[in-house]
Amino acid sequence: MGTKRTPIGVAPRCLGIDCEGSTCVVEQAEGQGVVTYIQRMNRRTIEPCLFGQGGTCCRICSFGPCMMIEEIPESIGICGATPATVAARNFCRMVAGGASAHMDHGLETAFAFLAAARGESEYKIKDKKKLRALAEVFEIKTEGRSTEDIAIEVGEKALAEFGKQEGGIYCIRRAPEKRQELWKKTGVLPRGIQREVVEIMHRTHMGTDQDHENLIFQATRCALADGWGGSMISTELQDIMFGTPVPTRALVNLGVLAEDEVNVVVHGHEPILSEAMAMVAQDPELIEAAKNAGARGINLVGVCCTGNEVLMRHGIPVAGSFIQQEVVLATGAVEAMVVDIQCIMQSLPAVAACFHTEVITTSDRAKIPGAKHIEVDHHNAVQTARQIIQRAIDRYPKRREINIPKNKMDVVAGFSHETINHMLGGAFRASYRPLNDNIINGRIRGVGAVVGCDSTRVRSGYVHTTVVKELIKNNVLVLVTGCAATACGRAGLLRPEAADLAGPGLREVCETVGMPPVLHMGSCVDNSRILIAATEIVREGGLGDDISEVPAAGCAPEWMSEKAISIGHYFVASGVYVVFGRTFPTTNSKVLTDYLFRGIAEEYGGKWAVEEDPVKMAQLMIQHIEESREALGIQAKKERVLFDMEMRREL
Ligand code: NFS
Ligand code: SF4
Repeated sequence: MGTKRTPIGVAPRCLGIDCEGSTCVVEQAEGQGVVTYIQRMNRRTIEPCLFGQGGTCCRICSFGPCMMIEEIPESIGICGATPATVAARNFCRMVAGGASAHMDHGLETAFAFLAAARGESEYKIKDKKKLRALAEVFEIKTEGRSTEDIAIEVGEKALAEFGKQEGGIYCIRRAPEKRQELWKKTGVLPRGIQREVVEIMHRTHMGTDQDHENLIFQATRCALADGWGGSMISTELQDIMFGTPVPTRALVNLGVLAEDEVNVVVHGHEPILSEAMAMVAQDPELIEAAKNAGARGINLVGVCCTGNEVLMRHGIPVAGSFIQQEVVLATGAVEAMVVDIQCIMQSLPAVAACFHTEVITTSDRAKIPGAKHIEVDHHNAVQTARQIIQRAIDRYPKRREINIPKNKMDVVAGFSHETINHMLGGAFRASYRPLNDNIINGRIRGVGAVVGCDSTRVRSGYVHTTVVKELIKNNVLVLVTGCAATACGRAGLLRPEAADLAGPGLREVCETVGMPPVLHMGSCVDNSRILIAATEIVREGGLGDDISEVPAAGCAPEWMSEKAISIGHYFVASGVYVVFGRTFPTTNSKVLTDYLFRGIAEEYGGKWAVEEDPVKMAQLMIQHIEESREALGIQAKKERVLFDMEMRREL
């Protein structure tokens, strides 16, 4: 079974909802005049530009756009820029875009955290242990000090990280020592968080940095400032404020929308608003109001990474991933969709207009024409959440025909790296030792991270789940985040029962611990959890001195956003082999792509690859994992070999 080939420009019709037994929402909604990305793709009159897709279109000055073909020597920019330079500049700007999304998210979280620490908001310091651990990272004295005191200083120091111009960032000191030395040697350690984005924008300005390797050097520094800076600060502060996730049972897919309740959808990325929504959704007064409007209650559900945040911390169901956001509205069963930032389709208000649904934007950074704007900040979040839910209740009586597919699936989500520690090591002796031992003895071959978006260009969900199934079948423990996690959830891969699909070694470990073979680690900023998990594996010992030596690999099979590029690049710079699916934004320049796919490994141990076929993608990762095992000298400990010897002895 290969990928169902989709010609570029034609969207696959199924969104992985698997609405077997229900009327297809897409088809029915189409009849009601709803236009989703499927119709927009099919109606597209101009095919995607191949220069743009492969990275060799430059439009940063008015002499251009300059489009170039590397195989033709004269095909360079008016200014003389080569395809490698142009592709590198474009790649850098993608990293800058993605990194700044995470950095701005982290910045906002730091402000909210500081307000909570100062007692100026409804949020509290929930995880005091994690607060103290982060204080240590920030070199803050904790002995004899109150939680509030420590929290204020942590908040101030976290905030200062963003505007820092020199001296380096604290969280990156958590990386394995060998890795830090390597970064020091290559000079790529970020000096502050935001500075690295500004420098990318400067270097990629017309006539500045024109050496593709030197450009990628800055992309690397910026991506590291994302992963070990902006993203990590987001995750840590969110955990301290809202609670560090522990494994939680919940449901995913469109079937979580309720037929007879007020459906309120939270969509976007920052948990600031969604936490407030979760706090008030069960308020007796609001429930009473919902009943007075004829509903049975209030049903709060999530979409995209906000969905992952509330799923992990509250067991709130996830209605859909990125690709399903329009279809969630097309059910006609949503009273309000509340959005904040990132990955929100501009088409939502138009889809909502076909129904009684209201789309509400809440961030001053993200307004959409046609949506109602109600600004939320951390000082008024609960009050605003209440107001928003009341608006949704008021809409309920206007609901007309609805079509909610029946499908929903059990998931277990919320495997923070702390949980993995406790789960495998036991409550009293938390440790990564059992995981390391199982990798060394070969029951688990290694660790595979499957992360990122879902795509309009492939049969969504199919690609993610095919990669994951292939990995677990080959005894690779899988970590998932973002929309990839939701896709796995829909397919039943986030349940302990999914261990049946795993190879014998992994299955045995999963059954002993009672965990799924695919661990949901959170949203996309939570990819920073994977960095820490990898670091813990190194620290535990026996699997090398650096992340690049651990038998592990990562992939983003259906990537689409700039954030995915930044994430991929910080993993590469941290020593990880990263495979992206379907397209890669530099392929028109062989010179640059060769560097990213090969040359860069000599500097950082990690490198990029692209592979469209999900089975082959998994095999590339497995091959890398096996090579890492070989290099560590643990290949001989293959379980089957031991078994054979035992059998021979028995004979
Ligand atoms: Ni990540 Fe999350 Fe989804 Fe992609 Fe968008 S929601 S931050 S970018 S599409 S995984
Ligand atoms: Fe063309 Fe150079 Fe201007 Fe880019 S910077 S648009 S390659 S002239």
